[in-house]
Amino acid sequence: MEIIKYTKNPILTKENVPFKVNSIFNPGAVKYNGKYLLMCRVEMPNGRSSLVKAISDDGYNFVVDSKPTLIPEDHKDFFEYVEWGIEDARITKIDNSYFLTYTGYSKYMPLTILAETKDFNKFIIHGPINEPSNKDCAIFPEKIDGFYWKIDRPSAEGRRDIWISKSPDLLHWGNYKMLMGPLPGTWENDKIGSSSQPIKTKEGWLMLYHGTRGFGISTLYKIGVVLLDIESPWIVKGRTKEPILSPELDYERNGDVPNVVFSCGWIEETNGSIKIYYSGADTNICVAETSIDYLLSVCK
Ligand code: BMA
Repeated sequence: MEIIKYTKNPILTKENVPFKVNSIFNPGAVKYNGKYLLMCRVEMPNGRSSLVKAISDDGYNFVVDSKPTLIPEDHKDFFEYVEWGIEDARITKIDNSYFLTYTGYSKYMPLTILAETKDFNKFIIHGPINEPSNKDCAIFPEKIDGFYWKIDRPSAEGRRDIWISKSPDLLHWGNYKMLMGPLPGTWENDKIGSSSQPIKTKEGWLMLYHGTRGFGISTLYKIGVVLLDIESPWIVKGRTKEPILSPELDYERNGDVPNVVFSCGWIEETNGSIKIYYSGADTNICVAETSIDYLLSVCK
């Protein structure tokens, strides 16, 4: 099964949000209590973002909560790092808890905030787990070699590479390693960043990532997939040569930021298919479907 964009995309737009927002986009995605749960970024009328959850029985028809689920003001001790908004959550289930990694934006520039929840109502906010500038953080769903692992994307001078690091407790991180960089002269020429929580497959850890390339007056955001070694996740076993999702349709080309497809999460089904949640033009929420086997085949 190749990649199939849902014919009724977008599945969520600001018309589906029961309070006033500029846009709804870039959701983290996870199965919760047998339902599909998205933690969506809502850009509020003042231009700052919060997160709101949306729930569905079938993965296509979502109901958005009546008010934001997590807002900058919830970050009492850490407010100065999120004052300009919280953005782009990735969600990883570890044991019976869900860990959210999202961008905190402020005068210090972007960094990653870690929060933990069991029910998506009450959250323990652990605070920053890297220093600015850093974005696109995702945590592995289980310990590997006795440690937790995370992926993130520091910005150093002109570089935009994906790094990996490990932790005994999810709070203190070290052993930083450069994982993969942009590929000059391709669709992922300028910068890359992780897009989804890694998922375990028979051949290794599979993860979505985005790549960008400046083109005329536009920057094109596309999505690829990478396969990491199951026991040594700092080893890249395979990586798509071509993007698996590109901006093609009106709802991906026209919006607040044109020519963007951007994902923060996916949900695997028991039959080997997977739903990729993504946004078009930083303006809406869409879904595309494929299979784990297909994604593994394009990594080779
Ligand atoms: C990235 C992030 C995303 C956004 C994307 C495209 O840098 O800020 O939130 O979707 O740019 O504009």
